[in-house]
Amino acid sequence: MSNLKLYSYFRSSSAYRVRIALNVKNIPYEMIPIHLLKNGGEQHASSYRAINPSEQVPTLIDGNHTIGQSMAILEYIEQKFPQTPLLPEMPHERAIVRQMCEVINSGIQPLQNLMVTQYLTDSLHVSENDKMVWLQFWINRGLTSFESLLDKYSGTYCFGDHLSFADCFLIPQVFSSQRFNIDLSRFPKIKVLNDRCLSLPAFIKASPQEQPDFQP
Ligand SMILES: N[C@@H](CCC(=O)N[C@@H](CS)C(=O)NCC(=O)O)C(=O)O
Repeated sequence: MSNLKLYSYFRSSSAYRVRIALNVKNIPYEMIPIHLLKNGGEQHASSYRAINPSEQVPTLIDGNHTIGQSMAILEYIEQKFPQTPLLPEMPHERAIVRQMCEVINSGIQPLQNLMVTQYLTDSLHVSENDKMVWLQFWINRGLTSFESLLDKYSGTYCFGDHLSFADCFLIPQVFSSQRFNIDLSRFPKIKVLNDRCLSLPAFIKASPQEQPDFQP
């Protein structure tokens, strides 16, 4: 049984990770949209800051528990809802899956995040062109590292033949990368895995264009 609420934004790659994991595990949840741009960003409203002091989505509410940070949320739902595991059995295998996630979680996403790009533009007066150079540099660097890990560890999915947290992180990152005109042909394994995952109902249902707050 579950009574989960997820604060989300259709375009947020971090919220998209959580939507995928909940869908793979077939856990129903209520989605509460937080518009990251409207009125200066609803994530900065004091009512939302009280829920998530980072002023970011996602946030998961489970009864009295309020959890921010997508990695912490994934770990929570993995332990609370062990059906369709998203971590392998062995400690060293789990460590590799988490390594793959962190390549994106700490190596790419923070450098492409809205508040960073807004800071580049508003405070450092970086041109649109230079901002794109920044984004493409960090994304390409991270995806290159992810592709090397796939050479070593992938099978049907990012790690072996079972879906894992790594797939929950990769597919949203590919979505963001495409927004910033990354040439995916440089990353053949990532491209194949992205296409494969995006054919699965859990991933389709989690995708930005399927969200109730989607805007083209
Ligand atoms: N490490 C955080 C990152 C969360 C994050 O950066 N969320 C973005 C959307 S993907 C956000 O809410 N940005 C709002 C802003 O930058 O103002 C997580 O994994 O949850």
